[in-house]
Amino acid sequence: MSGLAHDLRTVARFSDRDDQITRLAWSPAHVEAMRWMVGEATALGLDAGIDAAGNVVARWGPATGPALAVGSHLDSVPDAGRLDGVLGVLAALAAVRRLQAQGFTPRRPVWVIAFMDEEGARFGTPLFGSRAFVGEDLEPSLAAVDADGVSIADAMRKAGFTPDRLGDACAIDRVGAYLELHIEQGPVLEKAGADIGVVRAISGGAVLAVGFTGHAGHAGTVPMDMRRDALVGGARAIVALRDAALGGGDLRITVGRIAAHPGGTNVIPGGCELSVDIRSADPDALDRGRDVVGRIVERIASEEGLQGSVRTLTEFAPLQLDETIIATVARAAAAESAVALDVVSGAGHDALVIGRAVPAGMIFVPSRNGISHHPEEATSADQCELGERVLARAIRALAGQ
Ligand code: HGY
Ligand code: MN
Ligand code: MN
Ligand code: MN
Repeated sequence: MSGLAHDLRTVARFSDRDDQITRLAWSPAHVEAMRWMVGEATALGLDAGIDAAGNVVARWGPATGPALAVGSHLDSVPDAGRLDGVLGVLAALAAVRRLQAQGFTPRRPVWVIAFMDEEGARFGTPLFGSRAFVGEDLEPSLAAVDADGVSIADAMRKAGFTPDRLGDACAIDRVGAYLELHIEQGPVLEKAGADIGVVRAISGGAVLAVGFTGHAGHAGTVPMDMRRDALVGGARAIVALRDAALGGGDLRITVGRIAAHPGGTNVIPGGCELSVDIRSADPDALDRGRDVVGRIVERIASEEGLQGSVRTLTEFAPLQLDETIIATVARAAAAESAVALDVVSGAGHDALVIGRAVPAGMIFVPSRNGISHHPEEATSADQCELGERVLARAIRALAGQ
């Protein structure tokens, strides 16, 4: 079994639950996986550590010069697969191993990075580590809480980090380019019979918090026509949002989380919260999506006699990737005689944040049946290895100059 396949099995064992792969940001299992990566990178002779935002940064080659950063993330969604994010981090380590074995020494620093909380699955704050890495002010995000009411700040402190030192993680001024290998998480490559995706652009999106406030009451005594049931508002909004997104155009709307308050089986819900995730590669469609959410919440709130609210938790514009790096990836794929296809990423990635500050590129490998964010997420070992070889060639081309 190759080093990459072995490492993928090892990291899959770091999980918050023993019956599935769940490695939520700042959890003990996630911190364990980060520490394991520091050990692996150190064993390869890299100068590895964890920055103030929980990003694992492992430095190879000269200390000065604009670094080529290569990475992805180790945190996962709940009940995840083994590859989302993890493949990009482990393939970067495997590519360094391969290049070292070929006697290659980089002419510029090469930083292998595992960004903290790319998914945002626990707190609704995706791309947390990469946003800290580029110097964004994350103060507003620190109050976000998870399903158990734990804030990011408390989760950081529990994991041994100091929230008000987040600013120390900003290191983008020492980086000159970024490259990320990732599973496609969709069906396009497999359907086209391609093994490598040359990513040209990444969809943008927003995570919105939608709320309905009605009037809690006794399930046995309040007549149906006198109720102001917040959960009915939420349920109607979920279907209306789905129908609006089905209306055509490049717009995807997902309600991934719903909460009813106070949550008693014999209490009419007085409050309801929905997480609404909107995505598009087209900035105008994203704006349209945000308007649609606002209009649907307003209409349903007035029809149901509720108060409605929409709050933006985080948003990120779509990004065109860098033409020079796209060409480098295409050449690397050709040198491996891979069947390559130009694609646009429907998923968000750390490259969406880093690529706004420095030239960035992405390499995709196929996802079996297009499945991801699910335990059946799969890519063949050969395709993972091919992706890693293409990544190694691209690193050689970008760091050998
Ligand atoms: O949600 C996404 O697009 C990515 O998988 N974090
Ligand atoms: Mn990912
Ligand atoms: Mn993901
Ligand atoms: Mn990513």
